[in-house]
Amino acid sequence: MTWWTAAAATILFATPAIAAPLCKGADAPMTVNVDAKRHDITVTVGPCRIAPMDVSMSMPGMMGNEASGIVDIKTNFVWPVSSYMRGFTLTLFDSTGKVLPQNTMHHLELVNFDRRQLLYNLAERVLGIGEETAGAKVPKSVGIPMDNGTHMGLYIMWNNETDTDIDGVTLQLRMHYSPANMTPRPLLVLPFKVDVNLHPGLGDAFNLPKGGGERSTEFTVPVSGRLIGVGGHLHDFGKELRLEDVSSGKVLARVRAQRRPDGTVTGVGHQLFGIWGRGPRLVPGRQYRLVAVYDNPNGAAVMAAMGVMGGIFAPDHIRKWPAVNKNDPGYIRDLQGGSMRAHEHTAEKMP
Ligand SMILES: [Cu+2]
Repeated sequence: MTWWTAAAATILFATPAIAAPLCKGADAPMTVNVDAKRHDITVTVGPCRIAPMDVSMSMPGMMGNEASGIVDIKTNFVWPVSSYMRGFTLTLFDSTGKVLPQNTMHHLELVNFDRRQLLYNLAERVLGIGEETAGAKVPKSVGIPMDNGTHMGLYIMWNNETDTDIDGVTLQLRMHYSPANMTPRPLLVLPFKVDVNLHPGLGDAFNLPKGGGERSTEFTVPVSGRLIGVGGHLHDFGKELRLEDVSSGKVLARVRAQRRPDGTVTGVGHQLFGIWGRGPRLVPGRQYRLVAVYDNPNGAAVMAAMGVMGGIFAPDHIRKWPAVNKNDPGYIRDLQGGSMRAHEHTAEKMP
């Protein structure tokens, strides 16, 4: 070996492999691909290096990096084909192409900037995927209408509980769609979301007195329609979420927390009403109430609780859906903060 080949070998093999970029904010490699034959849209983010998460901000009742509330990635893209979205699969790969456990990611949101939510003038969240949600698919007869050219965002929160960087992670979100010319046209559905303590961009957490209690909010809807299914989000010591008709007192929908005996919440159940007719109808002019119930078996106060009911809603006339106002301060704050900052805020005083 000559001196120069030895030197070259030293340089070649002593240099560590080039690390993937630390993806932050809008700074992340991203591609969008359409497979028109299979009716798939694939959004790929990465490869990314994931820094260890900051656990110094952890608060009781919260899970993982819910506490730090850092939205690591906020990328934008344009929806490429007029279609009805009807399902997704999410896969994470390491630098060698091996599939990573889903909990490498804490939370992901697919944001539609161009459409508002039913109850709030906030950007629609087409998908919210947590650690446990691997994929979902609705029948061909149902779909979320998405126009070609719609302005979309993909917000990702990673989960790295180790103390070193995870290098070369790629996230692949494959969304299945029905073509816009599909006949018969599917039942058009849009996401539904009510929060008992909504503060866009600031945080939706609240505290409850010793042993727990209830927090509720009342609302109306701008257009009529039916709920097709509901689920929910509760923190530790959560018991249930109830949707009620205020004047009749009738319970329209109810989801219960899956709890351990110590009150720790492992998940929240869901209620499916079916596509044709059985779900509760919501109509303008009527008052509705969402109640979040908490119960702490160890008798202590409940800190940093949350109560959100989510679901799918089939509006009677989608053309009557109110237009989004992108200049509204709440709309702007929501996206700046990122809805996942919701968990950061515990400004409320102990009751
Ligand atoms: Cu939460």
